[in-house]
Amino acid sequence: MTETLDTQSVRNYDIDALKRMDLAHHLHPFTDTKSLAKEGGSRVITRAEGCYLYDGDGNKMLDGMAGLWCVNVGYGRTELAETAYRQMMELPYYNTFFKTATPPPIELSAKISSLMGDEFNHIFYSNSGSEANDTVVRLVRTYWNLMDKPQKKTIISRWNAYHGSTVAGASLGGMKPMHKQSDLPIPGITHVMEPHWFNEAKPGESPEDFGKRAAFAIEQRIQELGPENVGAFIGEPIQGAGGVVIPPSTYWPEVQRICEKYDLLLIADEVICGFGRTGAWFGHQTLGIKPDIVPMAKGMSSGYLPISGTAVSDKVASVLIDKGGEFTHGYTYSGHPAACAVALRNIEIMEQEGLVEKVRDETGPYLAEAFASLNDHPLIGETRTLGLLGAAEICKDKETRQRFADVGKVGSICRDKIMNLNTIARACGDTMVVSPPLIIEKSEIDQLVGALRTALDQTAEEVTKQGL
Ligand code: PXG
Repeated sequence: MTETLDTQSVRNYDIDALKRMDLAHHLHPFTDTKSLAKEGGSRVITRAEGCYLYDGDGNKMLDGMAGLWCVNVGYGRTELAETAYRQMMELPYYNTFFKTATPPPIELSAKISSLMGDEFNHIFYSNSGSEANDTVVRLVRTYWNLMDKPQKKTIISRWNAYHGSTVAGASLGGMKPMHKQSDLPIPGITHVMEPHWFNEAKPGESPEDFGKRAAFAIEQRIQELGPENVGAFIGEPIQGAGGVVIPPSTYWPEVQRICEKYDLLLIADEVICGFGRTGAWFGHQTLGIKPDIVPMAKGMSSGYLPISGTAVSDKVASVLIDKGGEFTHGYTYSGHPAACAVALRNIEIMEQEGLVEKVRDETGPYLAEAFASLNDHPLIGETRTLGLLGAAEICKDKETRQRFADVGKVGSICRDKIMNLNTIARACGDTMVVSPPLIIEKSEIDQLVGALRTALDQTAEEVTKQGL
């Protein structure tokens, strides 16, 4: 690259004009546009460095969410910008259809296979987690057709799961408001209880017993539908958008047993858990799950360019390749050279800097301790972490785990309070969650969790004031 990237300076934006244009012309995802206008429009982020974002109004913010759970190597990585630049100058685009390939997707496929262990040797590329999961649906249906079991197609998922926003992604997901708004799910997808002990356990039920009961809900559904009609189970190793739901230790081994018993394909959606988030390359490695298909995205390129993949185990790939003929599926940008080159460089950075080990041995345990320190807060009913995923449950009564009426209201108060402290965390209903960049240092974790405690204190005052 001829110029060095100057991350300290940005263009001289007219932020107020941008905010007006944004409201006039830009339809945002998951946004109530009318309320956004009433609140004065969007916060415009103009630059970022490390774990920090800067907005057009001059605020510096600690990004406790790594963008949307994705900027694993942090912001301002000149190496990634240079890699994209070089690849775009050499070959900005060519497709991977019709018996052609380009070097980056070939190299990236071999690299990802090496990170996934012996069972996974093929990757199919898309541009987003949603498309990776559309690919999952195409693969499951194709697989069972090729296995001469065309009726074995129903996919079991879980309420409150998030698998994307396309028609198939949102159908696989278990977000009821998304289903309601767009007449979903599509046929052939069914949902069971999520392994969320805090929300779903009966009084006195241990996490271990609850984990088995939540897994049994899958077995029951298989029996109701008939195992000959059920082709797959999909789950995030740890549900992210659902509120960082870390299942009890008994859950995944049971799910594995059930999938094997009834011959279901097991799909681990690693869009959030992949690429170091849990202290291993993939969440299924941390949790000891043996999946057949693994969709991935986000941390794959640390969000620098859009890319996703669907890793296919040898069990599935051999059927697809040996018996399937042409797989009639693909996107213009499947295996995009610049996105693949950036993803590969991103993985190299993670290796060079030992980021996976850092999460496993250093910052993950540190975040766990910091979150545990919130357990004494009057609003907090439970905290849980794994790697650099953390959740704190806000509730009205710590002992009975009773929620506040109108779930989500107190969570959004707390989210607004922490944003006012120039710190970004998410509220999933009344669950405060964090998922910071994997480069975060211990002192920044102190800052993040310190801000969360202050926001919780301020939320408690607001709760008293409003009589909630
Ligand atoms: N699977 C999982 C597990 C995800 O978390 C997707 C699939 C879909 O990926 P794309 O790239 O199509 O968005 C996701 C995405 C939130 C939030 O508010 C979470 C996601 C996306 C947007 C917002 O927590 N997860």
